[in-house]
Parts: sequence; C-alpha cells; structure tokens
Amino acid sequence: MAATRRLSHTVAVITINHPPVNALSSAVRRSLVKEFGDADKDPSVEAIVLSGANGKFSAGADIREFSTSAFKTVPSLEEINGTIEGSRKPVVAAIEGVALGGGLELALACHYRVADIQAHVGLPEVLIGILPAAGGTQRLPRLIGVPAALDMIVRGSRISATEALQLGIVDEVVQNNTIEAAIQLARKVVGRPLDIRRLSAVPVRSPPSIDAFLDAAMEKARRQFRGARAPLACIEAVGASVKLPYSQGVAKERDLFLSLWATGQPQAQQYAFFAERGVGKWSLPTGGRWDTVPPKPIRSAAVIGLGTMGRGIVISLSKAKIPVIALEQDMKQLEQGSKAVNGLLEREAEKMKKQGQTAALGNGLGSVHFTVDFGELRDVDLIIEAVYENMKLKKEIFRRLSSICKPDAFLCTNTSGLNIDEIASVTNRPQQVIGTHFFSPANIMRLLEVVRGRETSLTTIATAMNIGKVLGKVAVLVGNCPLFVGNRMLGPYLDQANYLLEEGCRPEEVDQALEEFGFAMGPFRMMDLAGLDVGWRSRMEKGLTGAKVPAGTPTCQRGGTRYSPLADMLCELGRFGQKSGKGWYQYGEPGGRNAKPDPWVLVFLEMYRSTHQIKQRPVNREEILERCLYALINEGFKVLEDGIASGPEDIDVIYNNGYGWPKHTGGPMYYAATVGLPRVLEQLEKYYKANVDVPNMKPTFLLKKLAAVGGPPIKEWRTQLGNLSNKL
Ligand code: 3H9
Repeated sequence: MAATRRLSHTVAVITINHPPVNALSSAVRRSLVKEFGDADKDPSVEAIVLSGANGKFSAGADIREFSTSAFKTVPSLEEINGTIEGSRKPVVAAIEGVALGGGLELALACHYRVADIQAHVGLPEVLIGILPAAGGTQRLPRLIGVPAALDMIVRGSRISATEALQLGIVDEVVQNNTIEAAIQLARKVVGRPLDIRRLSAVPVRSPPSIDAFLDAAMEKARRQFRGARAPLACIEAVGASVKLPYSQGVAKERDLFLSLWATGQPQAQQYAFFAERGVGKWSLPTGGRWDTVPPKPIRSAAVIGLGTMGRGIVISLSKAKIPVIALEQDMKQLEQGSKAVNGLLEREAEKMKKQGQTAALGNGLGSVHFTVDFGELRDVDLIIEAVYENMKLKKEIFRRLSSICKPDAFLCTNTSGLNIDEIASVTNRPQQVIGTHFFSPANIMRLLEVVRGRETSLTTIATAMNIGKVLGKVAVLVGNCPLFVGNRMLGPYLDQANYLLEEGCRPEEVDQALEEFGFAMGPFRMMDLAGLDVGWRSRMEKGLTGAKVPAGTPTCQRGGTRYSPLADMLCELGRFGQKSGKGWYQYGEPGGRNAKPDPWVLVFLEMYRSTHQIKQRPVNREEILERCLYALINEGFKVLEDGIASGPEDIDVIYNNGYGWPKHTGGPMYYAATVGLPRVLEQLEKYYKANVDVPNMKPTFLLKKLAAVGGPPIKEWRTQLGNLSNKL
C-alpha cells in the first residue's frame, strides 16, 4: 500500500508508505486521493493527520518518474494539494525526517504543520534543474513573505525544524512523538475557521518595490548560477505569486516547469543526482564488490598535520561526532594549528546553535585532543596523515605509524597524487593503507577521492568509503595513478589554457569563455587562487622547469612534447597569484581577491610571442571551449580505459563536486555524450593534427570505439568498457 489510514478516535492518520524516502510516485498519489476521499466521507472523522512511514515525511516527487509516462498520470500532486487544502476537515502534517520538494508542498497544502526537532524541510528542486511545481512557488511566499521564500527556493536550501518554526513554515516543533502531537493539534483545531489557513487564498507579503527586488534577484542569480536556467525560473515563478492570482500563478509555475524540461538541464542534473547515489555501488574493475563488505566501525580518529587540509579534516571528523586526536610535529606548529581549529570549531558550534541543534543533540561536536606525541595514536581506529606533499616525509610517518598503531588500525594518506603503493610499502599492513584525497577547504568541499592501492583490502575500502559518508562527503573510489582522477584530467585542460595564451588569447578571455560555460572560476583565476608556486615547486623538485626554449621555436618542447613555460616564468618573477598580489591577474595587494586584468601580462605575452616568432591569431570562444573541455574529456576516457575510475558517472561526480564543473551540464562525460561523441572525436582529431606534439589531445581508443557505434547513451558505456577490458 502506498498510503495507509488508521483511526485515532476522531482523527484519521494517513501515512505515506513508499520506501526508502516516501517519494510521491503515481501509485502514492492515487492512494492518497483514495485515503483522503474515504476520510472525508467518514462521518466519524473530524480531522486528518498526514504523516510518512519510517520516520520520513516525504522526499518529494519520485524523480525517476519525471521522464516516464507515470509522471503525467493523474492526479497530479498539485491537484492533490488543492483537494487537501480545500478539505472542510482540518488537516495537520506531522513532519518527521524530511519534507522536501513535493513533500514540503504537500505539507504546505495542509492547514497546520508540526515538525520533529530533528526534521529538515526545503524546496531543493532547483538542485535537480527544475522548480517546485506543485504550488510551492505560490504557497511559500504567501506563508513567509517573498524575500525569505525566494532565498529558500533559489538556493534549494534545507533548513532545520527550528529555523522553519522561526520563519513560520511550521506551527510547532516537538522533541518526540510528532504524530501524537499532530493528532492533539488536529483535535484542538476542529471547528476553527480554515480559510485563513488555506495558503492559496492568503495575500502575498512582498517588498514595496517588487520589480526592482526581482530584477536584482535575477541579476544576482545570473552571475551566481552561470548558465543554469532553474534558478531564473524559480524567480519568475515567485514573481508570479505577487503579480497573479493563485490559479494563474500555478499555471505559470507549470509552464516554467515544461520549458525547463525542454532545455535538457533537468535531465543532466537528475543524471548527476543519481550518479552521486550510485558511486557507492560499483564493483572493482579488478573484480570484487567492496560495497557488499561491511565497513569497520570507526570510534576514534587521528589527523597528522594541522595545515589547511589537516584543520579541515579535523573539523569534518568532529562535526561527525568522532573524537579526534590532532597531532603536529612540534609545540609551535601545534599551538598555531590548535588555535585555528578551535576558532573553526567555535564557528561550527555557533552555526549549530542557530539551527537549534545544540539543545537537541548535546554539544553536537566530537572532542578534539591536541598533541605532539605519536604514542597517543596507539589505540586509534583510523589515522589520516595530512602533511604536505612529500614522499620521503610521508613514508617516514607511515613507518612510524606502522610500529605504533594497533594492528587493526587503518592508515590513510591525504595526498592529491602521490603513489599509494609506495607509501603502503613501508608499513606492516599495506592492506589497511588507503588514500583519502580531500579537497580544500576539507570541512566544506563535498568531494573525497578514495584511492585504493594494489594491496588495499575490500574491508579497508568499505571503511574509507563509509567514513566519507559519515563525514557527509561524496566519496568516489578511484585507482592509484599519478594525480588520480580529478587532477589528472585537469592537466590537459590547463595545458590547453596555457597554449591558448601563447597563440593569442588574454587570460581573461579564456576565463570568461569557461565561466560563461558555467565553471565557477576560469583556469587562470583558479591557478591564481591555488597559487602558481605549488605546481612550480613540484616541477622544480622533479627537474621539470627551466625548459630551454630556443628563440624562434614556435612552441616550447620538453622531451618531444609541447610544454608551456609561461607559468614557470611568472613564478621566477615572484608572481604566485593571489598570495603575492600578482599572477595572471593583479590583486592590488598580497592576499587580495579581486582579480583585475594586468596590462603587464599582455606585454609579457607579446614579448614571449615575439621571442618565439609566434604570430598572434584571433581565437574564438568555440575554440577556447573545445580545446580546453575536450582535452579534459579525452583524459577522462583514458582514465576509464586504464580502469582508474569504474565508470563515467564516477568522473562526473568528481568534477561536479570538486572542480566547479557546471552541474546543469551533468559533468564532463555526460556533457560529451550530449555534444555527441562523433563530434568530440572529430574536433579532437582536428586539434591533434595541428599539434601532434600534444599527446594528450590524441583521441583515445575508447572514445573512438564509442564514436564508431554512434556515441551511445552514457548508461551504455559500462557495457562497452566491459568489452574493452576483455580486449586490453
Ligand atoms: C519534486 O518534488 C518536484 C515537485 O515540486 C513537484 C513536481 C510536479 N525520488 O540520498 P539517499 C532515492 S522533485 C526518487 O542515498 P539519504 C535515492 O536515489 C524532488 N528517489 O539517502 C536512493 O535510492 P537508491 C525534490 C529518491 O538518507 C534512496 O532514495 N526532492 C528521491 O542520504 C536513498 O537516497 C529532492 O530533490 C526522490 N525524490 O538522503 C530530494 N529521493 O537506494 C532528493 C531519494 O536506489 N533526495 N531517492 O540509491 C534527497 O535529498 C535525499 O535522498 C534525502 C535522503 C535527503 C531524501
């Protein structure tokens, strides 16, 4: 049964029961109509409570149904909401767990709402490329006013029950027995007038100059969400709630939903949604399913190194209520690190207090103990080493851990590209060594690349993946190769960006093209933020800088491969990016954040071109995009060929969550599929022919193979990959 009904004296309790999240599928909708109809007709029923089974109200419409005919079957959710709101008997929503999207819209159609203190509510439709389309954009502004509603809808934010109470979204918050509290409230309000509780009939509270307000919101959303259409549609729909009567507002909402669907963005974002949930479920290319192996419980953890990464990891663990030992090499570093960590923890506690979580959950943070004594790590379940990227130092630490830590402790290394097997080789437990590549700042960024070594056991993989989940991250399992997946694919992308400068572009031109495509930051602004010196120092360590560039050679070469020394040259001049106040842009002062084009860079580029007799040529936006994006995508195919990622979805999840790739295009591999693989192949071949000294532009075997069969939909690539691994 998709929805059930029981009687509690004079109150009918209707319960949505559609595991795992009580999504409002067509079967649930039909069932709701029947149960409401029966409750309405039943003379012994004076009031109705609507709840969800298994401690969850509802996660909204069934996203899987959107692209099927089931979505269009009647009754629509908005029709059901109309029926509930119009009921002559008071209806109270009992919100436990989540009321999201259509789930919250359903609750807004009820006359009263009671929420459990641990519940969350929100309209996150925008995050899957659509807008609330069951009256949410019309009822929420009527309940809490336009500014607050617009903010929630455009950001798709989830808020706690306490915040919902403050905003007036729910009428009561209870510590426990939510359904019982809803039944009590339902009894209490029997006989009270319902008209003022019917949100569709309530006037909207809007700012005095609504047009200017909406224009400003539109302008901000265009800048912030670069190319994503759903936030703009949300603003338009909320605008309609002010300007149109409810029935027309809802019609507008429906039209906007349909026009969004036609852009292809919802399909891409919904692919990304399910890809995120799927990354935990694949088997290893080498055989063996880690997701069926139980993870070991982690009751305590330690972090070694309290630099930027280590601090963020400590905060993440503490937020997940895992007690942490934070270790530094000496008292001075420990003092600095502990001060920074304590500051961040205070901010977290403050945030939680605002959300009303402290009262319900005690302190809400796991304890952090600071030390310089390795001996204290003796009994810890899992250790994350987060010192700087230096193989010698990391090996030294792992040797030490190996002798100190209890035999079943897991040893993780936070590295963005070093060889996990080499690190594991110095320990007495290589099967318990694994890479955990966090992204900076680690307490905020959602992505975690979990890197399996040759000997890493399935239990270790399962435990590391589970820790990712416990920390609220999207953990993606990847293989061990230089730079793993994300950074490895970034290399060819950045190479192309540099070559484009050599050939005639300005940094801001390249950045603009990629930012208009939807990247949060173009490559040059990104490099300036990360610090150009990081790559430069690492290249110097490997003896890869200072390539001799014979004057008059049109492109610089290193070992027969094209190499752009531009970034090295900037570093030699002390231009490291934001931290030094100058890099590809100028920032006014060291640490400045406002990137301004720098005329000096143009002169520098002109001199470089003249030294190498490179004739500057105009490069259009299409070429900038194709060369940068297709180079990155081509490397993605290579990553798949090499078995470093188990499927294209994994790569997309990595890019969507760690590299600012615009989610509304689905991720690099999904984007390639929508462009058409034959087209991607054709363009790569063209650019490779013009630059045979750029090996990473040479189309990969897998791309060619998939293009040869017409570029199948992305969900079929795994089959082709299976066939391929038989051949390789
Ligand atoms: C909407 O409501 C439109 C309306 O305005 C009106 C339209 C007319 N549908 O995330 P989890 C699955 S749009 C179908 O791992 P958690 C999910 O795929 C909707 N399936 O668990 C997974 O399946 P599997 C607006 C859904 O505890 C399983 O449930 N609502 C849906 O970490 C568990 O999910 C949203 O955007 C769904 N709506 O987090 C909310 N939701 O086991 C989207 C989940 O096969 N959902 N599944 O892999 C979420 O944010 C999280 O899933 C939630 C639970 C917080 C609920």
